Amino acid sequence: MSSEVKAVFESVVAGDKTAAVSAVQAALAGGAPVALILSQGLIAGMAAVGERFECGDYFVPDMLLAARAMQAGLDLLRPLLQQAHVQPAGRVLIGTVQGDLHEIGKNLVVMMLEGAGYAVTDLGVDVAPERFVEAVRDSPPDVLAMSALLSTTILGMKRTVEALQAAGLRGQVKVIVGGAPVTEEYARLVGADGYAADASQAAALVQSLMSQQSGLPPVMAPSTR
Ligand code: B1M
Repeated sequence: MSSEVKAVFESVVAGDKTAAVSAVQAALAGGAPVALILSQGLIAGMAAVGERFECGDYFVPDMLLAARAMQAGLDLLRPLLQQAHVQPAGRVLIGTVQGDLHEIGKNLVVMMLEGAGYAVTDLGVDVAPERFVEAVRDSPPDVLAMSALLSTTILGMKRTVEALQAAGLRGQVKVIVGGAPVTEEYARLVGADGYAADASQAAALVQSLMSQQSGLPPVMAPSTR
């Protein structure tokens, strides 16, 4: 890992937003690839924060500070991950399920999808099944993506699929799910059309579902840098 990317990692672990902004700017200026700054800097930093929380070295305020630092770094990378697409490749509706305030993974999925040319409507966090249903009814997307980070909230995915069914909308939209406690098996159990383990897999999954719909072969995601 280069010293610039290491500085990004350390800024997230320290929960230092100002340092995160400077470190990401320095890494970009030094020519570090965006994907590396993201994976080995920001994401690895947040994983280290999670480990420290698990063993009792960090507490909720530390996680909040780290999340703010990571978000500030992500904001700088976002425009670089986006591509100028005249026509969106498809429409995706996304949100973190009810009771769950974790948004960083979901925001990464948004960035990857936008980078791959999709028009994304982000409902934010703590999204109730009825709100997902209302949004699908008001402006039908091609794909509905749900994120959950807590083992206590993943049930929100099942409730949302059931609510879509009850509203007669399930057949009109592909549903995909993801987030740390979610598995492929759980995705099948809740009646989702797909599961993605990370943000780039989510973009690839949407592409594959869209090409199934159009009958065209899957297209490659555009390069992120
Ligand atoms: Co919380 N938290 N948290 N937290 N938090 C976890 C998730 C936890 C694992 C920490 C731990 O105990 N080790 C644990 C959950 C345990 C469990 O249920 N199994 C936990 C807990 C317990 C809690 C609270 C209950 C703590 C408390 O209050 N006592 C509380 C709950 C609040 C609530 O939601 N109601 C809480 C609060 C918070 C903060 C608010 C302080 C903060 C979130 C800030 C924010 O998002 N703005 C926070 C954070 C930062 C974390 C950790 C440290 C980091 C999460 C993160 O952002 N990771 C986390 C520990 C950890 O993950 N190691 C933890 C980085 C992110 C890039 O990864 O979100 O996994 P992730 O996203 C990945 C994939 O999962 C996937 O793509 C991303 C990568 O490319 N993905 C998708 C995600 N969504 C997808 C959707 C898709 C596809 C892929 O759609 C198809």
